[in-house]
Amino acid sequence: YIVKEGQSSVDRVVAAAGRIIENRSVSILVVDDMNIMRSDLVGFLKRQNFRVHSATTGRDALQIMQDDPSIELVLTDYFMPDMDGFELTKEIRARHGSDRIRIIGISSSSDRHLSASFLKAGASDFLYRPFLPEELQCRIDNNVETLLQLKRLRYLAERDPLTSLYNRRAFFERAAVYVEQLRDDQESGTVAILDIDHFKRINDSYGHETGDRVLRTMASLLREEEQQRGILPARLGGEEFVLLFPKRNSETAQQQAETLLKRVRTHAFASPEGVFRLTASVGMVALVPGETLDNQLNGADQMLYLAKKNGRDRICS
Ligand code: GH3
Ligand code: MG
Ligand code: MG
Ligand code: MG
Repeated sequence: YIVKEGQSSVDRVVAAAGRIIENRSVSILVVDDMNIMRSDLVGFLKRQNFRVHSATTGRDALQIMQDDPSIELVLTDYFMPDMDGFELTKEIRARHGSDRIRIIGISSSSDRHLSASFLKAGASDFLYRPFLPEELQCRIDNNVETLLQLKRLRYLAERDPLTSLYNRRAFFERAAVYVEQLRDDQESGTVAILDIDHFKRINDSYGHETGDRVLRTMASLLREEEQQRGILPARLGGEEFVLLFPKRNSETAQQQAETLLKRVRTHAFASPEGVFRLTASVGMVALVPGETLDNQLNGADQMLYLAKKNGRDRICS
């Protein structure tokens, strides 16, 4: 933690406390075959409140990372029997980019080429032993800061600012992976578009702010579906949401959508003039392997149009 000039001591304490609290959200893996080296590093990191895992071999390290996807920073020794730190770095990079996992190589070797080789293999940073604790500290801080900044940017890029649901782009990225899985497993899934009925009237009668509040409330109803039933919701735009149902037969998806529409219908939405009710319509299609997601969403859109035409507050599939 580096003190900025002109900061009052209260600011400094608050900033340092903030950092320590943020550190708790970062998981670090220390890989070294020598016990003393490993436990030194582990102790150093634990004192700063990081969550720390350790491994004695590259194989163990890869297994730990597979079991615990929360690991974002790896400190690895170079000389290790079996798989050296250099190979470990390449193995990690084959699976994760430097935007997800940072790697710091460490070695007491006198080979001055090691640093460049490590960086070329995909390490984010490198340190020769012996080093000053302060240098290690700075390199860890820089890498953690980069991770946290990337996380913030990812959040901003993937989320709709009004509802905090995934936005259209993030939804398409996730849905593409899901559709690929369906194809591999030769299974079918379900996708639905939900559109609030006569939403324009809500804006017209209660004002835009109440309209916004309705959208946020709708988003929290959808987030409950996500938590309870594993349905992935996103905001497509305006008062239109998309729902990806987990792999299961379409009857279950149909029932879940019915339940959701009932919850919408019976929910008391708040406005400065008191509570009011609203309804929504759903267009739903089975996701069949081999069709593009765009085509299938078009299908759901046509079903939504039918639901509106047939009187709203219903599902068409
Ligand atoms: P239908 O039942 O046919 O879907 O009618 P509707 O009124 O819901 O649909 P329409 O497409 O005619 O109107 C949608 C309205 O949603 C128009 C637009 O001003 C409003 N809207 C879109 N985005 C937002 C938003 O972020 N906040 C608010 N408050 N209103 C929004
Ligand atoms: Mg070693
Ligand atoms: Mg609408
Ligand atoms: Mg609409």
